[in-house]
Formats: sequence, structure tokens, C-alpha cells
Amino acid sequence: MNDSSSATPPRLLGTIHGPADVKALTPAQLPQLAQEIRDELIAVTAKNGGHIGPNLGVVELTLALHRVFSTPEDQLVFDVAHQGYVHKLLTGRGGEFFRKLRSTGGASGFLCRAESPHDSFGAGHAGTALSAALGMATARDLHGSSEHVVAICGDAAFTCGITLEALNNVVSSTKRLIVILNDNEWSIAKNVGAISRYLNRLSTNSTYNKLHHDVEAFFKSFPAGVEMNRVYHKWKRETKDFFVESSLFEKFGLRYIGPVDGHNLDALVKNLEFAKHCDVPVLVHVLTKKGKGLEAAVNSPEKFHGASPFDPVTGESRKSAPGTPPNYQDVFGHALVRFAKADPNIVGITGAMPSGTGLSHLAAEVPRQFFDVGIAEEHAVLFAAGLATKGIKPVCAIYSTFLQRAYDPIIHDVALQNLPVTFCMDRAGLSPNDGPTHHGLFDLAYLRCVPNATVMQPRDEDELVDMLHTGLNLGSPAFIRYPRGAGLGVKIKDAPALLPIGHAEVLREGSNIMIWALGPMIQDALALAARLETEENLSVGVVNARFVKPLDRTLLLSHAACIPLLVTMEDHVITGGFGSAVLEVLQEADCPVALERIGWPDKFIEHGSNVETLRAAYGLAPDDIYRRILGRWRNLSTERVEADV
Ligand SMILES: Cc1ncc(C[n+]2csc(CCOP(=O)(O)OP(=O)(O)O)c2C)c(N)n1
Repeated sequence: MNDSSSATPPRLLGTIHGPADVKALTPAQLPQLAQEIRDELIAVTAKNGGHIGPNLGVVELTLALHRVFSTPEDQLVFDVAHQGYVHKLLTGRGGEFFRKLRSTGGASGFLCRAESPHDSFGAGHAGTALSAALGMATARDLHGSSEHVVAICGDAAFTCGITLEALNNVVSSTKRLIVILNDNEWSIAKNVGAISRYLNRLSTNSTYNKLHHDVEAFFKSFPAGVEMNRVYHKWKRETKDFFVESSLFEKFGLRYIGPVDGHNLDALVKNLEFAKHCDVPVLVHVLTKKGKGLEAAVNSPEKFHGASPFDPVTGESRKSAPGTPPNYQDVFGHALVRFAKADPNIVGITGAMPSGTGLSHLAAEVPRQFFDVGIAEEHAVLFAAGLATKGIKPVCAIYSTFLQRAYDPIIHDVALQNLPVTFCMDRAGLSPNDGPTHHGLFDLAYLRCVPNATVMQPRDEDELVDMLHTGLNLGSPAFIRYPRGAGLGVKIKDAPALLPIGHAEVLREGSNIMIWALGPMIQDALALAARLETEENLSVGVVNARFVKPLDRTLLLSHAACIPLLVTMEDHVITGGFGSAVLEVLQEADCPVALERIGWPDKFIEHGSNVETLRAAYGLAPDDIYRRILGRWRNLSTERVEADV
């Protein structure tokens, strides 16, 4: 897939078709390759957007990994896998494929087993690498084979409970595992919590640093090819004090190596070689600079963690079209600030995503009522439950996809005890460039079955504020889902409304067809209704369902009693979603009305250039839906005529 058609003499990157080509380069050529990789990363992400900061930070580390290990025989398991672009460029996924990064037909923004045999484990959610790598290492031991397994975890991965659960099990599961701690001090925002402070002390502690230099010198004293285990044991003896004083990782039974300069290829290769020959699990602590090579990214690591398209020279974000309405996340964030200022019991909780969720506004304006708990969604929800028992009104702002991780605390701790926690689930619906790990397409299905839950979705940003106000006053668990990106640009009322629970809103009357729609699908439904009326002379109504649970049973059954065709539209999987909720009500009432359910099929939806492209690929473009509704109406009319005859 590499592009070697360039007229200018081939750059080194163009000659890299796989890891063997990386190994064939001389050490002196590596800095040039690193520079070319950085140029490519910047050019592609400036155009397509993407995780530029994390990738610029791991150029040398990834090169060193491919110099020392041999994929796909050896397994590299990247945590979150948003920092796998360099790995892609070194494993035959460069050229045009990479230039279409995160777009239809191009490379995924994450690692993915279906994309390459060099991707030993797919990801997109944080904190999975260590457990998965431990599973692979244990399987290797069971099989009696000898490949290496390397988990590459960011410092923020150690704020995840799962990483710590895996750490707790390493020594009881295997004797051979390499963990790279890629420490750049940043999560998306600055990393938080005690472990982050500990890592900071570890990397700036002069004893450790001195020791690291001593280790370098120690290695230099051995001739090439020396038996590494002997070296290791001598090193261990000579650094006994260090191991006794020991790092946190030593207490978990892993040998700690580091800190290593993550931009010094020679030091990286040497330490990885050493780790490769250890017969105990090791953790190599590598210090990297997020955004290295792009000044704007070094200066603004949070903005450039996952950037929208930007100017490659200045780093300025490409301006959105003039007049673009504010994003849902910011409307939510500002509304929460307003409510929190009026009520000191209202607090906002994020799992390491202050800016993505809009809680950064709360952090800036009412910091006492803001909590960033790290990448710890389970803890975030339990923490909220605890707060709620004492009269605090917690708002958990967690993307729909990441809330999946907190499913048990939602049921067992919040809902079972009927605690008043408000959940604000951004990125509900499609997240097109990110793909299947990030689409928020399952939340209705996983929440609808939970007793005590109220589940809603606003039609626009003003209704989002009403729903937040309603949730905060509900006295039981409230879940509000809303999509990625800009709202409709409607005015936000000065005083929010308390919505009557379980009441839908009729936006347009109709007698032939009634479309019950949710959230962003309402705009499509209104346009379809108008078109069906103009082109087919059909009377089509539209309902803003607002509540998926409790559903407006009364209104629904009244429609079912006199309107021949009902349609549901949702940005969610069809299985178990809003349409299924409607179907259940109709079935329970023995109501024989025709129902057409529009939603995403029972499949994992890949990444794509935009929502429109993906909708078209799955027959969900407005024209497709139009044809589907019309076809159903015509069939129905034929059946009725036949029945009359
Ligand atoms: C379960 C989950 N929660 C939140 C996120 C959003 N997220 C993506 S990357 C990231 C920070 C990762 O930081 P780190 O592991 O240190 O890697 P770095 O980007 O700094 O290399 C977060 C919070 C996620 N991917 N998964």
C-alpha cells in the first residue's frame, strides 16, 4: 500500500513496506526516517484531523519497538490504540491508505485486527492493553511457544481500574511480559491523581535518573552478543539498593527499567533489547513529549491530543463555517455552570474528558464543584452514587460509548438504590471518523431495561438544557443522550422548562403516517414528512418522542388506533432501541398497526468520512428512508384493498 510513485528520489519512508525494512536500515538512517514520519503525520492529520499529539510523541519508541521485536510473530498491544499511526506506517499501511486516515476506505484511526496482522489487538477505549497482553502471554506459555508480548500503555492508562487489576495479576499469570509505560504526563488533559503524581516523582527523582545513566554505562562495558540473563542478574545485584527502595511496579512483581528518554533511539533500543531478554515481567518507563516536532502541539497538548483539521505550519484550527451553531457539549457545559452557580450541591464529574464533555467550563468557573477522576468511568459512577446519598446532585458527563464500562454501577449502585444521578451522554449516535469503538449506538438498548431509569433525548440544544434541568429535579436516575457536534442554533430560553416525564411532543399532525423520531432524526423526519405530502399527497405527522423511557404510551396508542402506518427513527442500533420500545408497547396492547423501524442494523459500523457517507452505505440516507416509508405505505395500501375485496 506504500506510495512509491513519487518523481523525487524515494524518501526512506517510501521504502518501508514492513518491519523487515525498518530493521534493514542503519542506525544512522533512523533519525531521517523519524523526521519523515513526523512530516507525514502532520500533513495527514492537518487535513483529516486525528490523534496527532500522541503519535508525534511515540515516533522513536515505535521505531525502536520494530527494531527490537518482530511483528506479527511478536505481539505489540497498544493501549487505546490512538497512538498506532506510526506503527501503521511501518507495517505496510502508508501511502494513499494512510492519507485517507479516518476517512471512508482509508486507515482506521485505531488499531484493528481486521486491518492488519500486525495489529494483535484492536482498541479505542483506554485501559485494555495490559489485560489483553497478559492473556496473550499466558496463552503463549500454555502453548509453549516463545514469542514476545509487549503492552504499550500511556501514563493515563494507569488511572484505569482495569490496568491496575491486570497489574495485580501479572506475576501470577506469566514470567515473561514487557510493559512499556509511555509517560508524557498527559491524558487528554493533564493527567490526574496520585499515580500520576507518583510517576512524576519517579521520572524527576535524581537517584533514578542517575541510576539510569549508570545502567547505560554498565551496558557499554559488555561486548555485543553477551548472554543477557547474566547481564541482567549482575545488573540486579549491582543495583540492589534500587530494587529494595523499589518502585510501585516492583511491589507488583515487575522489574522496573527507566526512566528512559523516549526520543533517544539508541537508549530505547538498548533498554528494549535488555527487557526482551529478561525472564521476569518488566516495565520500561519511557518519557516522551506529546506533540514532539510540532510546536503548536507541544504548547497545547490538550488541543492536539485529537485535533480537528489544522494549518500544518501555524497549528491554527481550520475555522468552522461562519454561523455554525455551538456544539451540544458546550451548550451543556454552559448550562451546567449556570445551574451549579445557583445550587452549590450540583457537581460535574468527568472521566478524563473535561473539554470533550464541556465540563471544562465548570472547571474554569466553579472548580469546587468539578471532579476529573481520570479514565475511571466505573469509579465516576460509584463516586456519583456516593455523593448522591448525601444530598449532592451529581452530573456524570460521560460519552455514550465510554459509559458502557460503567454498566454494573449504573444498575447495581445507582438504579437499584434509585439515587438521583444525572447522566449526560455526549456522542450518542454515530462518531463517523472514529468508527466502531466510538459510535454511541447502544445506550438506549442497555439503559431501557434498567428499572428506575428515565431515558431522554432532546430535539435541539434548548431542549437539552430543559432535560438537564428536568434530570436535576427528578429525584431518580436520569439519562440524557445527545449527538456529537453542532446543535441547530436555536435560542436557549432564559428559564429552562421542567418537562413532564414521559410526554412526547407532536410537532406535525398527520393522518396517513406518523413518524416518531428521536433527537437529530427529528429534522430528517420533518423534511421527509413535508416531501411525502408534496410529492405523494400523503398526510404525515411527526412526533418528538423526547422520552424513550417512560415512553408516551397514551399518545402512541392513540396514534396506533387511527393512523395506518407508524414509523420510528433513531440514531441507534435497531436491536433493542427506541423502535423496539414502541414495538413492545404496541404488542402489549395487542395493537395490529403497521410499524416501520429505521435505525442502524445489527452490525458494527466501520469508520467513514462523515455521517452522510455511512448513512448512505447502510440505506439510511434521507432518500433511502423516503423510499422505504413510501414502499411500506404502498404495500399496506395494496394489502388493504385486497382485504376489502
Ligand atoms: C474508557 C475510555 N475513556 C475515555 C477515553 C478517552 N481517551 C482517549 S485517549 C485518552 C487519554 C490517554 O492518555 P494516555 O493513555 O496517557 O495516552 P497518550 O494519549 O497520552 O499517549 C482518553 C481519556 C477512552 N478512549 N476510553
